[in-house]
Amino acid sequence: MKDAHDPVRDAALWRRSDANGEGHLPVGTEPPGKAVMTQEEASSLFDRIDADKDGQITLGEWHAHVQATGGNLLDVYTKFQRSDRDGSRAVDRKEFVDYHVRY
Ligand SMILES: [Ca+2]
Repeated sequence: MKDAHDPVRDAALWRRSDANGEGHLPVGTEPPGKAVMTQEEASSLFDRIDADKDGQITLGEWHAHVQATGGNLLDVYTKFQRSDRDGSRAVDRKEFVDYHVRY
């Protein structure tokens, strides 16, 4: 029986089921490595991803957000690591905004 967790299939499933009107665009449509948002947009996105409102985004929170918005789950860990500049395993608002505005 081959029924292992498949991130690609999961992402496709999430994309299809993302008709519940969360009100924001799916991640993954933006060109990689390009600045795609303003500071205000990045800060607002930070608030949406920071589910427990402790001012830091964990890999789990980021992953949950990408899943919910039908984004590319294969990119999550890479983006998280790039954003987490001090290697604290959590991304604070400044790190998050810097990452999304500068790259
Ligand atoms: Ca958090």
